[in-house]
Amino acid sequence: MSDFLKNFSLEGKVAWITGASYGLGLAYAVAYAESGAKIVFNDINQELVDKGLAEYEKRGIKAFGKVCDVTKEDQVQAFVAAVEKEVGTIDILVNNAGIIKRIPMHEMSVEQWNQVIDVDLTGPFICSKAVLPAMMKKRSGKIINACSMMSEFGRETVSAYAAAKGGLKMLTRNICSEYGQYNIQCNAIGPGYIATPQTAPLREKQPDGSMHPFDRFIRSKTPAQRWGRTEDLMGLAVFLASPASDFINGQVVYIDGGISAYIGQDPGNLDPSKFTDIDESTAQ
Ligand code: NAP
Ligand code: GCO
Repeated sequence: MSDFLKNFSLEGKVAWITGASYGLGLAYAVAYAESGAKIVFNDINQELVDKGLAEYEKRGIKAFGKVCDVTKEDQVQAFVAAVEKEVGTIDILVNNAGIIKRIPMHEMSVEQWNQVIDVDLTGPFICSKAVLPAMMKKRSGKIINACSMMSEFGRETVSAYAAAKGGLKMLTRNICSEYGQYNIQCNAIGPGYIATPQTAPLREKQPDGSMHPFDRFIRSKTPAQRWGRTEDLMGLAVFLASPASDFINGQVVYIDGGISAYIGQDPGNLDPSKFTDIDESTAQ
């Protein structure tokens, strides 16, 4: 490998991806393993951790996985201590774990609101706080947050999620501001609409077999007229975790197929025969 390309290598690094049993977290972890990193991950219950371990084993990846709820500081601190004892200090943290509740705000309970804020905003705070001391001591570290189109735009029924992801954009900037002096970079990945279990309800076929209206809407807002695939995000995830991005800090990098640059077209003008898309069986 050329000296230049070594800048994109994660050889010997310990990478913790939260909520990485499937979906985008799994994709990030696979990319990191392919780039030389040791993978550690957590998920909300043992069934999901076992599912994740099986997925990694299928790909020849020896991952360290434990149950850990990112909203519980005692669990997170214990997880980090176990990783430091059994694997090594964490070099890369991806705050990937997230939930969404699509409920009109006037019908959303405070409990439902708090559940989303706890996972999507407080979780990244708790996990980042847990890894920062070792990164400060090492004077090196990468924290990557999972922002979203909803870090910039609102839409009906996702008030708590948008508030959390908007807050996560500012948390990204604040960690950059407070810890850049320790050679710690904190950036965010801002995916567009990606085909994962989280967005599957937005693509479900209608009873008459026609496209979900939101599916048609998103394609009319995306120049490529398709949903993102998890593999579309792997290169950016590796780049932001590697030495090649050491002078990038506090940024949200949107990887959205152009949605945020395009006013969109009339959904009625779309020709489904031209879609170059995945089918649901391949959405991780
Ligand atoms: P996903 O398919 O719902 O996966 C999220 C993972 O996080 C699941 O394994 C989930 O476990 C886990 N998780 C949830 N709550 C947790 C907690 N308290 N502690 C630990 N793990 C927890 O989501 P995704 O589509 O892969 O998205 C991953 C991240 O990217 C999320 O933060 C999401 O907001 C963000 N994002 C997604 C898209 C998209 O289009 N898919 C776009 C922009 C941003 P459970 O199965 O128990 O929920
Ligand atoms: C929704 C979707 C989005 C995506 C993603 C877009 O209901 O609008 O779930 O929020 O998950 O965050 O970037």
